[in-house]
Amino acid sequence: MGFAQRAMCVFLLVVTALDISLAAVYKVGDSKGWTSIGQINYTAWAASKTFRVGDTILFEYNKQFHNVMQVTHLEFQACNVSSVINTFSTGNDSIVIKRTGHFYYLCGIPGHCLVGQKVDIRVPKSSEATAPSPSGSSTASPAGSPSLSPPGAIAGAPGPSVKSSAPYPSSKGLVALLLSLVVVLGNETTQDDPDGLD
Ligand SMILES: [Cu+2]
Repeated sequence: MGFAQRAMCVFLLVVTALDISLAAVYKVGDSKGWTSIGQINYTAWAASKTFRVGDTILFEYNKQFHNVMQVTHLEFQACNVSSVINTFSTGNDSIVIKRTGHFYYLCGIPGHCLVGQKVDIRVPKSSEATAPSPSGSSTASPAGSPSLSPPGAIAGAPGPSVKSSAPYPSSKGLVALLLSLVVVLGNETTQDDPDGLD
């Protein structure tokens, strides 16, 4: 059993683990669930997560008092439910994310959206999933979750695709990194190529 084969086994294990971790289930509001009581900040809740295609958004609530309606951005802003895209009302609604973009949900019971029972699920494209949000203000987020710091954050260049090499731009990048590692290991083991790499 050569080293390259073992490295490939590790590589496959890592890929498998990444696949599992990519399909996460996010319960809206965490332990508090989906409610109008307690002024839960669902905006902050959503901002603390990184949603990906394949993840599940779970709304748990008492169906006697609440529901879940998917609406457009304009309706979301105005707490308007005149033309709802989707309605969920089981009290335990799992919604699988099928694409990137914004998904706006609110409670359709009168008054609940207005007191904050609304959530904007933003699903970034994978290339920008871990990109730092452009911050012009000097206020540091007090409740910011610990995350990877941006690679060599050049002031004034907040583009998502800067030409510098990002250490872990996404899980795809990590996979590519591991793949190249395996290739390098394979080359070192066999040493068939006298030219080698630059
Ligand atoms: Cu409600």
